Amino acid sequence: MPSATGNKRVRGISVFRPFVFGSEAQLFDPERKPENAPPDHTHQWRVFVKGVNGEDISYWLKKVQFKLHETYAQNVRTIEQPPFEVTETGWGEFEIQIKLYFVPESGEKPQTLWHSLKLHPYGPDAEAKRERREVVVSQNYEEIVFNEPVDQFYDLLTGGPSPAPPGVKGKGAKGGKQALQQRSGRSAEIPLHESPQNPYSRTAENKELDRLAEANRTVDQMIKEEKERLVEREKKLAALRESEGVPATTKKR
Ligand code: SLL
Repeated sequence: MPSATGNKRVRGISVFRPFVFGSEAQLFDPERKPENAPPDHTHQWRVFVKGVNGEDISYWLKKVQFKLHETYAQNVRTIEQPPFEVTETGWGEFEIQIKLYFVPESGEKPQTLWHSLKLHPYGPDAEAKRERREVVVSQNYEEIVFNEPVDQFYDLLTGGPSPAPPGVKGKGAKGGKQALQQRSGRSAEIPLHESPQNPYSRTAENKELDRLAEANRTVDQMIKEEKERLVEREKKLAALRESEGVPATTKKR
């Protein structure tokens, strides 16, 4: 089917791009409250959409619309270039609607995300964090998947022309998707290790996968033990029935 841009789609290909969205907030320093902040405001905060490890994502993300709570003047804020973020002051937490608009070449419709703005520390040592006026970070790693992108957008995403259709050979020996991706540096690679500015890495992902596998093993063990207990109880019940002379009928529920 022809796309909105009249471009052909790259069949059978999905391209994903990672990004991070979320917020950072901090209680005002009582000595240095921002001058223009209304008296009832207590925090400064920032909501953002950015590349993992600060990578530039503007080659696929055209603009971001942040819809703040109605208590804010001009609560719909559209950011047309990076950094895609809004800095504000306030007193309350609320849900922020984040609408991602893709570059026009993509022919893709905008996508909406929601983020809960967090102002107050949470977790086990929330009180100590509050006293230290620690920055409250609430952010998520996300991946956007472009299924069968149109040719032109595929080129933009990867930094090279679409792969030749099956059976059609490229011109040079060095042609092909891989070489072009390396040349342009446009790929979905995330760093191997985390850094103070960026917690998302292959190592962190592997740790999380190990944690999930461990949790799965724990749940499997719990199910096994529960089943064994059930078998034991059923045996006990059958023995009691027999000793009390109750017929061993199983009622249908
Ligand atoms: C709450 N449901 O009650 C939320 C609403 C509103 C946040 C939070 C200040 C806006 C302004 C502000 O922080 N609004 O007056 O400039 O917690």
